[in-house]
Amino acid sequence: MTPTITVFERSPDRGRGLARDMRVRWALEEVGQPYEVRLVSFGAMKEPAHRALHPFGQIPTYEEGDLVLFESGAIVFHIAERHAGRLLPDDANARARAITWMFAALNTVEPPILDLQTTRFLEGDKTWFAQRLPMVEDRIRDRLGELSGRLGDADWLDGAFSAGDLMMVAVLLRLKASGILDEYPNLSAYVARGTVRPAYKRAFDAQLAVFTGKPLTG
Ligand code: GTB
Repeated sequence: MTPTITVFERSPDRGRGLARDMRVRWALEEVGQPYEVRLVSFGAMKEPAHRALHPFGQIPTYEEGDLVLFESGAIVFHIAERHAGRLLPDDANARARAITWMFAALNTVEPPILDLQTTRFLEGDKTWFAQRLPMVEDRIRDRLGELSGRLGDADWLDGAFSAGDLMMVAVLLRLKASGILDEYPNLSAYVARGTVRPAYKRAFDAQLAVFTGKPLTG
């Protein structure tokens, strides 16, 4: 059964692949699962029909027959589980570690990055903005320093590329414009390794095509 995901009708990131449908698209491409896309406007997202799929009125959602999921982490996990051995290792312990990295990306690394975005976009006019910004950036540096130390010169966080790496790269990409990622060459290289994967490129092109309105070719 072909799943359907919801995405922004017009993404505020202008097709830079930063909205959370990107990680779901990437996972679907990694496992070779074709999917349909339903575009949702900001208004429609808050209507009862969409809230029936997503209680918080957001994207992405995932529909597959009777199954409806929201939360990008849960969706990527589900996709990885449905396609054994592609995004999660078969070995039970290795699989548990890959899942741990998914949670680490979402619960430990993403929150300070989100805090930076909130600070920049919503608090720029506050008198205390200039004092708060460096503190928020330093909290990100703390996490990146730790992550960089753990990754070392490995290609991926724990053996072969996994859903843990997919999620971590997707999260780190949100930092690209800030320049902070460049302070950690092994993390920059890690993100670059993720984004040159053919599945990432297909997912990126697909979401960009929604924004430009130009159909995919080839
Ligand atoms: N925890 C949920 C998940 O992981 O799925 C969070 C979902 C979420 O935040 N969805 C956002 C949304 O629907 C889109 S991705 N927002 C509309 C709303 O809440 O009304 C967040 C996002 C938005 C824009 C950019 N950007 O412009 O760069 C990046 C990321």
